[in-house]
Amino acid sequence: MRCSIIIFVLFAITFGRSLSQHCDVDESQHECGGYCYGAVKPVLEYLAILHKRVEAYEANQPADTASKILLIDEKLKTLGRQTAIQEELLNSKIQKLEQQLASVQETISKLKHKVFEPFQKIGSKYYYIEHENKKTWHGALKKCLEMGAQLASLQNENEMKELRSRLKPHQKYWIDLNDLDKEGEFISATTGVKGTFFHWYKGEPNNLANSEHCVDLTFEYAMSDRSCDLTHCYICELSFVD
Ligand SMILES: [Ca+2]
Repeated sequence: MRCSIIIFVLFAITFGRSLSQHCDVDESQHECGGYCYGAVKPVLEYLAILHKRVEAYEANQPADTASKILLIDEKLKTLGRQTAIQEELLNSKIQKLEQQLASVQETISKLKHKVFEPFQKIGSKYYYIEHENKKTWHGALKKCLEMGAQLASLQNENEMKELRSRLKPHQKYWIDLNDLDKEGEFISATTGVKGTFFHWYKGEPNNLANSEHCVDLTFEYAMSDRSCDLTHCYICELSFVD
């Protein structure tokens, strides 16, 4: 804006001088001065008006800008407060939902335990451990089947450790393994195929007196083959749940 004004002023001065030079040819200096002043006066007056407008604009501009900045700043602060409130509400809702979810999961867990009683969850499986009513291996298998289960089928060291920790000392518990069909080839009565995990006590399986074809588990000695006709405690497993 200032640059435009300066150019305009220079133009006006140049125009004025041009008029003055033109006057020198045909008129006296006195007459020419009056004529030139009369010709340039409207331009000078208009320049003065423009100058005042520019000053007024420049005087108002900082104040307007500062006012706008303050307004924007206030809006941002308000927006920030609103965002903080919304975030707090959202966190509160998430916290409540997490609490509800935990409550639902706890209820489901309780229901599962209720549904699967007298089976209890040990590790990732549900087992029923009969500590008192001893059966032969076939009697134990029958009991498990009657409960909608199978004889326990251990798949790894971890499962065995978890289960053994629940057994009573000096008691023997039947599990699924047997070599009734072929000596030395231990099949799982639960899976119907060769067993994949064994943890024999030292010297076992030894098929003592050529009569030991069923496998038990003890707290002290891990797995041993024994006569299927002996009566032991037993462990059933619900193999269809995780
Ligand atoms: Ca044995």
